[in-house]
Amino acid sequence: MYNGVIKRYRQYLNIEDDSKIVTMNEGRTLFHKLVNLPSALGLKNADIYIKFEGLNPTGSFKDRGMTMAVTKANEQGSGAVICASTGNTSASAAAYAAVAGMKAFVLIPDRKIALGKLAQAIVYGAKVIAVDGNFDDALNMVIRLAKTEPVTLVNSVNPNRLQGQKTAAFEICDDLGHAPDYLVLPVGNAGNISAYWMGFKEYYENGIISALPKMTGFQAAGAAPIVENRIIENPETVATAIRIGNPASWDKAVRARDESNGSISAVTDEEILEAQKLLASEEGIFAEPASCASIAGVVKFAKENRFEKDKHLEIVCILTGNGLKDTSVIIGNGDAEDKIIHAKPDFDVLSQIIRQ
Ligand code: AN7
Repeated sequence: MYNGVIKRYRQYLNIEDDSKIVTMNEGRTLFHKLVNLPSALGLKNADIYIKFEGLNPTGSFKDRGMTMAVTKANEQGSGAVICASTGNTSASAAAYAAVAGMKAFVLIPDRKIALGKLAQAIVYGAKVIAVDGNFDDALNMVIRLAKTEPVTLVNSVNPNRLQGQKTAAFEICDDLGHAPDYLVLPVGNAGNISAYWMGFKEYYENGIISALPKMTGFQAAGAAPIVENRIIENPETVATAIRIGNPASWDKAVRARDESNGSISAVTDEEILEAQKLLASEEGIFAEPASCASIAGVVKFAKENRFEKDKHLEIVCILTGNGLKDTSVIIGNGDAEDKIIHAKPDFDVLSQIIRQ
């Protein structure tokens, strides 16, 4: 039976032999070659794969890092975890803390996280603290609190988080048999891009893969500190998960970009939402807006002829979170009137609609 990322990749992780592993059998997520998108984008010589991290137990990639962070916190006898979050980290921390029998304190920017994520933190039993500020303010607070209070910080500044998250790079290489040409993903606090790069490099150094991917990150245009090379004081984007103005792993992400000969660019909210619809309507996959920054990025690169045409390319897009967490971007506040036909359950009326 599959038992989660720590058991599968234990030789690459620093785990005590007698450690009690806190897992929800995360990982081994859907890896799938897209059917319609490459030709729709005019990329005849490319395969585009998605890794749907939104199919992890709490609906995002955060579960890979959280199994490590909470296992380690538990190993060290901690009774509580704390994090700042744009939503997914809080959901994941709350769930893993519940499994470990620990308390969870989560600080979120008030009214700026998707409701599905808020519902998760509440139902898993975390103490939810909505702060009058953005993610960056909340992160500064929890870093300070964890220094003096009896709580373990489980944001990605905790190195165990990146250790767990690097397992996604291993899975991609194990599935493909090598690394892809491009690894495309959204960038917020920049932990994930740093973790993937660490994972690819470890496989390379161990001789499991013989080439490395170009790390290709995308930030939302209103929250693109790495692209603009400056702290963004008031980041804004519809992709609330990546509404971050001063990423904790900024330097690591820049190193991943430069060492891999990759890039970090911006996509607009409009491009993100268009990509979300495109992915759903062409491929039947519903990912949250932040995740679709990766698809928007591929669309943008295709339009700008940034992909090599003279060789067969493998492009892997990471879909970091599940679309079901954030339905309001599709249906507003419960109001999807222009998408719905209201009709009586009357055969003639309905057949008329079908024939139109
Ligand atoms: C869906 O949950 O920062 O660049 O507090 O939820 O590793 O930060 C979420 C980040 C991309 C960015 N996609 O990843 C949080 C949080 C989704 C996310 C990112 C996040 P990083």
